[in-house]
Amino acid sequence: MTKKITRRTFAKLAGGAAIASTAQLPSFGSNNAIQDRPAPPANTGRDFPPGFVWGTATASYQVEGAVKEDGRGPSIWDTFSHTPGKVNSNSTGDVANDHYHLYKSDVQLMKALGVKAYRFSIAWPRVFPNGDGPPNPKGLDFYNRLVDELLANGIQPYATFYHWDLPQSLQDRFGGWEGRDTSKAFGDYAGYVAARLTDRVKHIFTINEFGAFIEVGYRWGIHAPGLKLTGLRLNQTRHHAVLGHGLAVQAIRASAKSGTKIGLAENITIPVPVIETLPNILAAERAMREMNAQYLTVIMEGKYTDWYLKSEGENAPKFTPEDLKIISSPLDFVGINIYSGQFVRADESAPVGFTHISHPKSHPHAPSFWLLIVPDSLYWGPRHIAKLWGAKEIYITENGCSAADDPAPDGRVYDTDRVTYLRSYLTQLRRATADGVPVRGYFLWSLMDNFEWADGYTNRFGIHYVDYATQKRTPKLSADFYREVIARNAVV
Ligand code: PNW
Repeated sequence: MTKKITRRTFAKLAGGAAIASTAQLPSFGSNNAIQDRPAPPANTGRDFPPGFVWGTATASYQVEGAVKEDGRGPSIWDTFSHTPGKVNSNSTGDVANDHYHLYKSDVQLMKALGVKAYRFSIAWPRVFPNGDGPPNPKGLDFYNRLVDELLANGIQPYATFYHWDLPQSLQDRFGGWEGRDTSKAFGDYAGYVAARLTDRVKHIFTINEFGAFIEVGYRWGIHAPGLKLTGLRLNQTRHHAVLGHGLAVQAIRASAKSGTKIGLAENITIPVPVIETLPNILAAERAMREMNAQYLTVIMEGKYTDWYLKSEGENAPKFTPEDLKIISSPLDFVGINIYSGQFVRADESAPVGFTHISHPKSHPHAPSFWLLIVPDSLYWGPRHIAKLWGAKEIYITENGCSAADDPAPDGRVYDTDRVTYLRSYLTQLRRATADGVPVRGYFLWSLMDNFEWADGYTNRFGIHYVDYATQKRTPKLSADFYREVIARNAVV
């Protein structure tokens, strides 16, 4: 619709809230362009469905600090980051963003953005310092305080139960996720936390990114616990991770208050049809099942794909039919972290009918070497999930990028690259919602710069710049961009 409409009509259409909050925006630098720009007409092809949940995300070890406070036990990331040579500049999460103490002002940062939801993770070793055994109520109290603070500010808490900070004791006793006992301990911990938080927390993600913490931590040795497993040991570890997820889903269902929705947050590999012809699209759908066979496919289908089992041969994981039932316990929503995608095309001569096209050296990427810029992944990811598995509710649980983020002489960060990245990805997400793909919300990674795992404090992903010497947070240009997106419920 191109019809011109007045500010007043737009305010009425948008329920008034958009204009009201836009008018209060602090200006960015000396340029008042954001406030002065006329409101766009509604229904310009850029708007998201009403009630779309805009949020920001972080994770415990990346922001909290306070690693020895209130009875928290050590995690594999404490051990790993304190091992010289494992993390860039030997940085650790000992202090990180000191979110453990600064959470109240961090909630205010979110309030100023206008976000409706905050995705954070719970540090397992705060709640069970040894992973199992006696709980530590003081540790859980931090999350009680955080949840109460969020709700008092009109922000919905979305909690991840595992974002990689495994209690060290489980690594020592069971080999971490190499041992089935860790899957069981995870289920018990999840049930314990759900019983205590779901009077207020209505959305839970069991595990963040099987595809990253197993592959990067247990296969490549780049993340904690720094192992280089292969063959059966690797496949069995993958199996224990999805089994832990299933046990957690069951334990949460058993102990949570009614109305609690359960899902996960997986960084699926997203096949993008390199040119959108029907054969390529169908090939991308086949590729989607195979490229995610060890994780999301078995969770959604309750079986490993024939091709995965066949190609692994005797190294295929050992499992029982009961395992598969647990792993595929029904979910209320599917959460996916999307940063990038892989181009594919139809190829009748290939085993499953697709070929992966490697990208040329000149394909643009963010400073993080793996972050190839593929905006269409934010269209194809949710679309594949809805089409293949009939998911009724999908959340984008992470999306964002690293950038150079050097402060300008005026102290601000003008991250035009991140704004361009976000605008192009969100345009594709909007295309998905317009096509009827049931995406309910989007969490930007990240609220603020933080401990970027093996990259330490390099490769900043925040929309707030963090000066780690003073813990001062400063909104970047991308924070102003996101505030506009949220206020207008549209790509701007
Ligand atoms: C995700 N890769 O990690 C995590 O969920 C976050 O904790 C992290 O900060 C964010 O994305 C940015 O990196 C990933 O190598 C780490 O493909 C590595 C990869 C993917 C995701």
